Amino acid sequence: MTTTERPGTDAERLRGRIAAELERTRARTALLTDAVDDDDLVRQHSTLMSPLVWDLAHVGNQEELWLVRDVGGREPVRRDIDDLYDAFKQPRKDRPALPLLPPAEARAYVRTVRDKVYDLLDGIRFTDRRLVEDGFAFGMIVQHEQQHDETMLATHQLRAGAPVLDAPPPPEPRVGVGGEVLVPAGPFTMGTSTDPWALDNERPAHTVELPAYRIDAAPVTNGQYRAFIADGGYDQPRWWSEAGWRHRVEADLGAPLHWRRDGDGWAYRRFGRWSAVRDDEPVVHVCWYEAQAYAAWAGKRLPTEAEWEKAARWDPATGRSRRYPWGDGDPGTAHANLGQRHLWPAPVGAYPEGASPLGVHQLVGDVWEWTASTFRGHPGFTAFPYREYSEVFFGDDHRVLRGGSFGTDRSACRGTFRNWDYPIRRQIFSGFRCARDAGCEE
Ligand code: AVJ
Ligand code: FE
Repeated sequence: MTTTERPGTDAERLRGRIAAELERTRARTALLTDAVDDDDLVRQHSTLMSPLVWDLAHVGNQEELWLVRDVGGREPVRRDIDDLYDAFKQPRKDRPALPLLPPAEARAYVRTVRDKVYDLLDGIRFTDRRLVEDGFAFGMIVQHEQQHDETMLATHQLRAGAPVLDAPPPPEPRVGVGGEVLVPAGPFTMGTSTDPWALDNERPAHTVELPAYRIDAAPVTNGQYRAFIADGGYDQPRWWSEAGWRHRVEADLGAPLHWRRDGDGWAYRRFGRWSAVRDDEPVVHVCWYEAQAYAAWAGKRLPTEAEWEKAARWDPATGRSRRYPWGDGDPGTAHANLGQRHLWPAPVGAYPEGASPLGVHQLVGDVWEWTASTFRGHPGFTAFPYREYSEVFFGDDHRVLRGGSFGTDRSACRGTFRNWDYPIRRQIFSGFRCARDAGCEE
């Protein structure tokens, strides 16, 4: 930052940061794929998911397409496998039957691609094209791999058999958190035009005016969700949307995914281990329809995406929007439960340092939070660098999730980051919190 620095020093620092992020990310991919044997890697554990070996080579193929070929202008490593690892050409349910690279070849392939990337990173000029400005293309590829790592983590959660993943439990509560926070009416800045590695759907920054609303200070917990079940929430169509009720009946939903009755209570399976459901943790593995029904039962609703983001980023003292609830600094271990450091959500109150200025807790990490909103481009959206990352998913089919889960890496999670999925999906690490209009008192 100082003027005495030699030209090139900033670029050197960026190179170092990119290399470190690539390495850190690959270590996680290796952990997830080395944890099981070859049989397990090529098997499909759920028709919703790819075989793990597909994710592995797909990660390498995207890295080859964008960094080796496009950014580096190098010869293809394996042009012949592009179609196999194109997510749009190969539906997930068909992937196990494809002539995929066997585990040893997939590992060799991603290593070859990565070696070429390190080589081209050495000579890169970050000013040549918008694609590489501030290292964007590298950041995009780091995030892509991290997103697939979270997908692979969800595959591990669906996988039957002996447990293979281990991590220390998340921290215990340090403060009591409950009730709602009032967010006053007024404008705030949504999205970003400046965060260098923000993806196209987070851009551009724009002003959104919201009426006053109340939002839960914490995500809905297992204990709260159990009260909904015990009150017959799954048996009363009046709490459900029409489409939600149809799905509830058809899929025979009665509790979050991975739960089963255990005497008078409930148990859940987490990465191959069963234990009694703990009441003070955010509920996870619910679909949008279940979240919506719970909110209606509670006399509330899901927050819109803008409401979620204002609660997470808006600083009443300055009027600015922060990168994260706690400020502009990157997530530390005291801020949020991210990055698979733990294998399940932390109890409510475990991250007081991660609270937003208004006192809303655990917005980032723990569980992805369903919002009421369908997935659309922000005003002024332009697809970059390819339409297939976000734009082809805009419309009424998906709902937006915010905040990241315990399985989301910090590189793939910001106050502006947007995830989306079908309203029936619950194999992802999805939970929610509720909101309501400020005008309506009980
Ligand atoms: C942003 C999580 C919805 O995994 O389907 C991965 C991210 N895009 N490869 C997904 C993604 C291309 C995407 N989500
Ligand atoms: Fe992908």
